[in-house]
Amino acid sequence: MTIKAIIFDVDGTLADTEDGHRKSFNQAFADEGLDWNWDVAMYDKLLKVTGGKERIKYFVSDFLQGYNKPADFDDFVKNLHAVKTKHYTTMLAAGSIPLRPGVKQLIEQAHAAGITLAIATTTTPQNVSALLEVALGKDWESYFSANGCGDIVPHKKPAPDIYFWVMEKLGLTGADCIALEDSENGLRSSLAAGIKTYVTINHYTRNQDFTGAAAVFDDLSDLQNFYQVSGLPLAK
Ligand code: XBP
Ligand code: MG
Repeated sequence: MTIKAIIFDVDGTLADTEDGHRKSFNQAFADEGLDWNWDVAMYDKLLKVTGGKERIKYFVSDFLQGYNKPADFDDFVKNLHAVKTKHYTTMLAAGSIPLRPGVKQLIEQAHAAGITLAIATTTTPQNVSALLEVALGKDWESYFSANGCGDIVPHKKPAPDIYFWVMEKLGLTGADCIALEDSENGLRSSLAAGIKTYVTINHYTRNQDFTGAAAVFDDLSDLQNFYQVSGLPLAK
């Protein structure tokens, strides 16, 4: 199998972002006068649902007792999520969340070797730009041939929609690609799209079920090992 493309998940994979998301949600709740506060244990449970808006609705439906939803609940959630995104992109623009070990080198080395790169994430587009503008510079988009994020597909991970959307853009099939993910939801999504998937775990996902992953790594700090295991033609 000649690997023509690497498709990257964002949150938890490119960078360890979920605690930044969690704190941004809490700042939005405070701004909006809500006495909600997601600690790490609660957020760990809520990460079962991908997508910030969907996660808020999951919290309201499954974890809040006696809360009277406002009449325009959808608009309420959209506004709350927009406030959260403002806090989160401000945090990223300040350079608070770096790329994970080995990620920048992988992106640069693979791109220089002519391997197609793409993004497949459930996070909001502004979050991707804010993270990568700091990490890769103003022309970060030039590294990626497709950038699939947020609400562009009807069903978020673990549905395969976002990976199918990206491969459609690339004109490639699952056999041409490998995916890099961090979570069970992400792995389910990429495997359902027929893509060989490598996992790098983090403190939120380390105990999840990665059955079907081609390999699971703590991180990509040993890139040569990753190149050997994945068969990427980038080893020294
Ligand atoms: C992770 C997600 C996102 C983030 C929050 O995305 O599920 O929802 O947790 O970001 P991925 P938003 O691992 O696919 O990159 O609030 O913008 O959704
Ligand atoms: Mg992820």
